[in-house]
Amino acid sequence: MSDVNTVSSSEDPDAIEGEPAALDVARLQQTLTGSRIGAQVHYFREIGSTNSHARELAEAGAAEGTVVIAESQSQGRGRLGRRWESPAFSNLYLSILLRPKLAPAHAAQITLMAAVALADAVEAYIPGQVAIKWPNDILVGNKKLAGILTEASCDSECLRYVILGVGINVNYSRQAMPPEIRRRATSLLEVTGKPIDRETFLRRLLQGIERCYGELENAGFAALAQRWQSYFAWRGRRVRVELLDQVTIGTAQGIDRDGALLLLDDSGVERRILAGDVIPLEN
Ligand code: BT5
Repeated sequence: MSDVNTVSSSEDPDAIEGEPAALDVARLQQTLTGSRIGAQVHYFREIGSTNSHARELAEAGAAEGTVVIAESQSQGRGRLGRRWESPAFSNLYLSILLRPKLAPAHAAQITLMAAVALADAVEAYIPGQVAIKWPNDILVGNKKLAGILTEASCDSECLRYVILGVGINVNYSRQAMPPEIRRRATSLLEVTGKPIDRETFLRRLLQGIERCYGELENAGFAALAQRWQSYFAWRGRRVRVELLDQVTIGTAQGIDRDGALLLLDDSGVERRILAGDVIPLEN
């Protein structure tokens, strides 16, 4: 990455120099090899939500690839207004501003692209154990290690921008997790048994997103579909998909080119599911 493109804005007035547990964003940027993702990084010790801040930057005209990273979030968000637990210094919370040339109907491809990059980054630490739970979770041993929150802003016919938010449990110990997520969440620390260097993980992830996003732009989602399918959890299993008060039950087949989940329902009809939470049923 050229120095000209490398603009780091450390906007945290409380930052303590030499804070041992803090991310070194300047070093991170120097070692990124891509030209877009991470060319500008906005770093915070604490923030409400990195997605909300990235949205403000997008509205103010920030460049594609701008990254917002925080050590902790007071209002970290999941989908449908759910909370994302974001304790300080142990995990990664980031949002990336993208301006993809996609039709609004294809915005979900950004989530799928990010899931592949995220699964690849986790795979480097624990080969053969990572699964993608459609549409936005990364699971290890059926427990959630990371989540993706993609928020799009659309004009009538095109996407103005997409905020790709990612939360990854890196050094989150089981004891530190609130009881309501402990049973269903995990972290790299929990699965490897040792603390993981967050900066190294973040570098791999940003480089992976740079690569996968490029593939998506150049060759469409077809270029990534096979890798996505190879990580897909619960293919061939009976699942229940819940979206608010709507429930669909069927056998998970995979995804189509728009990223819709394909379910074969009990009457043999293939259903396309565009959003929802997937819960596996006993076979
Ligand atoms: C997600 O939502 O999985 C998307 C999470 C995205 C978080 C990132 S962090 C950076 C960026 N800025 C934000 O404000 N958000 C993004 P969903 O599929 O709706 O899952 C939310 C559910 O996951 C919660 O209701 C909990 O049950 C569970 N959960 C909460 N915190 C968790 C954590 N740290 N690890 C694992 N599970 C968690």
